[in-house]
Amino acid sequence: MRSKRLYTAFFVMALIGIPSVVLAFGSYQDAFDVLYPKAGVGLIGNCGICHQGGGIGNGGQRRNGYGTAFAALPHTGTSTSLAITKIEPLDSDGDTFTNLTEISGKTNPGDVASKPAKILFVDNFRNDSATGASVWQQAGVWSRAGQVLTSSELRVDRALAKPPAGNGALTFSTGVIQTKFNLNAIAVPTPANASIIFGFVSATQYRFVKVTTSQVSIGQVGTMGNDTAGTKVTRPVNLPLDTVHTMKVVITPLGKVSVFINGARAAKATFTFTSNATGKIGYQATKSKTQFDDFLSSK
Ligand SMILES: [Ca+2]
Ligand SMILES: [Ca+2]
Repeated sequence: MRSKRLYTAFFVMALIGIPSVVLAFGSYQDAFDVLYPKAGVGLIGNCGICHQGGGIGNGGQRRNGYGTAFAALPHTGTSTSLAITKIEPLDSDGDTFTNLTEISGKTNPGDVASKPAKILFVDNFRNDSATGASVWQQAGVWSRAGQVLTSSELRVDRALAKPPAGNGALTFSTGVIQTKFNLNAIAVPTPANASIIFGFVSATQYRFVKVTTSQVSIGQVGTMGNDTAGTKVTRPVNLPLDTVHTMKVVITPLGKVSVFINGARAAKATFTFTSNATGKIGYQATKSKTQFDDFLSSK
């Protein structure tokens, strides 16, 4: 009977001991959260910053690179915050971004698969001879006046950029393309329209996201891979003329294309992706005096 009570006492002590271990690790987490209050939902209160697998109470799990770098320094009591600050310049997970860059960018400094987007190409059209000029390949007539790129309204105007090689940009089959656009009231008689072009092989083979004031569509010109020409999906939108809107096209490695207009998901479709795309991405406007600005592609 007595041995049973002893066993019970040890069992209770063991139970009490577990929270104290979690608390110890919690104090490191608290210091992190106080240092980086803007780190965001993905990092605040996330054991996976320091430990493989993440999850509550996984203090026993193996440390990742960031956790190892932290543990290698004096890190108890008042040293906790100092240790976290000291490892800011390191790239503990080897994904080429420093720990501080990752925390500021809301990605995990201990997870090589979590890293900030790499900007492949950007053009704000503020300088006729800068960034974009040498890489945009144009069809139709475009104007760069007023620090925006404006199509002619008389024909099919297509402006294509080829992000420089590197960062996996050679064939742009996955990544993010963003732009601002303004559907101009001058655009008659064809309904004002603006397109993002991607998966470009030639003028008769490419993919597009096209918006008008009332709809967004995702489709393809010509046959590529297992996809035939035509519009894959059309969804209603309400985009007033003479207003600057934003469009973001996210293309995943599995060929899923998601379109966000003014920050809200507007349409999605799935393509098969072929390896023969040239990597060119850009704009198109069909008989429409459309303005584009702040083009950005990232990976
Ligand atoms: Ca890193
Ligand atoms: Ca990382």
